[in-house]
Amino acid sequence: SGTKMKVDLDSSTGIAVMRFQSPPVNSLSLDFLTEFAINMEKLELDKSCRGLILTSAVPKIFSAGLDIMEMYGKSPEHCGEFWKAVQEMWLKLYGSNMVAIAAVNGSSPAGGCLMALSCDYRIMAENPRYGIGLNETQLGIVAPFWFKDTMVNTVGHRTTELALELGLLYSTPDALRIGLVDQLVPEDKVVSTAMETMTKWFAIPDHARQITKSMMRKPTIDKMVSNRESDIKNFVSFITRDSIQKSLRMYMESLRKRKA
Ligand code: CO8
Repeated sequence: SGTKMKVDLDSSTGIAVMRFQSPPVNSLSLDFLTEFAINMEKLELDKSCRGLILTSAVPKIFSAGLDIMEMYGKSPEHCGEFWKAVQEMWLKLYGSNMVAIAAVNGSSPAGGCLMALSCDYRIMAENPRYGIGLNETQLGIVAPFWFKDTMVNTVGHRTTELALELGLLYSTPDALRIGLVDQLVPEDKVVSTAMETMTKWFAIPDHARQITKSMMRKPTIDKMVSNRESDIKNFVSFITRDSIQKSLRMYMESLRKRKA
């Protein structure tokens, strides 16, 4: 097994817990995404696994989203390979037959928010310091249509329009209010609440739930699959522009300054 995440499957309960452990911020690097895809394939094929809980072993952070270093100063070939891995992560999670619950025990911007949104249910730690949202425009970049679709499917069109244009990172009460997360619980109860929630979902026959999930999500998935190549091309031509590279550099500098 790899090093970016730890997976524990309890065959007696049918629940797998995947803990991201890629400090400092669980950013979604190519290595991380590759390991994630391999784990998802294994779990999906394992008949003893019915549910998946995603959570973080890094204090205060669920995931900082895409690894900016994979998009900065890299060749078009590398950017294309990276983007394909991001698509794969979403396809595997959004289209999973398992019940996927995000136990969001820390900040979850951009790609981190997308991961949580791709699950069936989100439980977040009640902490005024944590933010969640698709904040791409704040970096001078644009969330692709399937990020947008995933959010629209969760919180509706108008809320998504505001959120994406302004690059809003929601505090935990605001995230609950708009339905970006389903439940807030104390920090130390996030994973146990996810376990309890899972038993409720397990009371529904798998085949009925899976067909229903597919009915809800298939149009969104099909749209992405049929535009996959053009989405990669768009990403590569956008991200390799000088002006966008400059935005990314300024954003990374602002992260460093904020710390100093
Ligand atoms: N990628 C790479 N490195 C990162 C990232 C990241 N996403 N986020 C943080 N880091 C680095 C920091 O630069 C810092 O490095 P160093 O120690 O060398 O200065 C280190 O991780 C620790 O970060 P912080 O000191 O900021 O840690 P804090 O605990 O104070 O804060 C946060 C943690 C809240 C996660 C904060 O780091 C943060 O807000 N990070 C930025 C998150 C973000 O905006 N991510 C967006 C990535 S883009 C994306 O996911 C979707 C792109 C959509 C496609 C675009 C199409 C064109």
